Amino acid sequence: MHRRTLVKSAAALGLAGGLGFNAFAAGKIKPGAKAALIVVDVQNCFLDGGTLAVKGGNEVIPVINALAPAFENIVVTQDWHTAGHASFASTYSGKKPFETTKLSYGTQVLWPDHCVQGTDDAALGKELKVPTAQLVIRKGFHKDMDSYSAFEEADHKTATGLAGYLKARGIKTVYVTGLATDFCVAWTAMDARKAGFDAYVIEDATRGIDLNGSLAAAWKQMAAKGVKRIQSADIQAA
Ligand code: VGL
Ligand code: ZN
Repeated sequence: MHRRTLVKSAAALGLAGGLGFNAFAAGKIKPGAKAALIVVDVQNCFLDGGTLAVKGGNEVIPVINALAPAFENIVVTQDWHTAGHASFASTYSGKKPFETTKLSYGTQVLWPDHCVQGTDDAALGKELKVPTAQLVIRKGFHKDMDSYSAFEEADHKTATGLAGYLKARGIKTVYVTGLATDFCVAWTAMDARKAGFDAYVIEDATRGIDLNGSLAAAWKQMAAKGVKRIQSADIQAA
């Protein structure tokens, strides 16, 4: 083979400069009209100083802000609980945050009071910049039931309406980002699969809570459901 040909094929394989294939535009994902970015729960409650702060949670904000211009469709979610919500440890006597209890729909992790409707704690992070987002969907607003997923509540029956919205808009693929990887992001991505969408989680645009190994478990469960794990560099910038 001539040297010129060798150089050319090395470039085609993305070997030049030691860069991975995905650093080359040809290998990148271009989200089109049928794709939506879902920004899960980037709210003060889950950011530094919030009532249920996720370690490194603030680090997802610049990543999401940079991804947003590449998407024609963006949905933002907010965890939006009543005071005295069934997912709050303070609702039960003798229960502490991060313990569990049994509710009608199964085991519920009990959390510190967080994301109470209308509070500053429940507001979207001030530095989050997704001005083109078309829908804000709130979840977890039924007092007796939690909703990690943006698609359905914890009884796995009550719909939020998101699947219908996305289908009516012709969306086929969702890219999930935000907080927390092992709870609301994972449940949203898995329920997207259940509702018939292709689903990707953009890992560096998420951070996890990792309660008793929940982060590794969530990645395993997501893989089993056909959720694909990618990085923000895999998306073609706008
Ligand atoms: C979440 C715990 C409780 C989340 C919401 O957004 O991942 N986690 N409520
Ligand atoms: Zn919550």
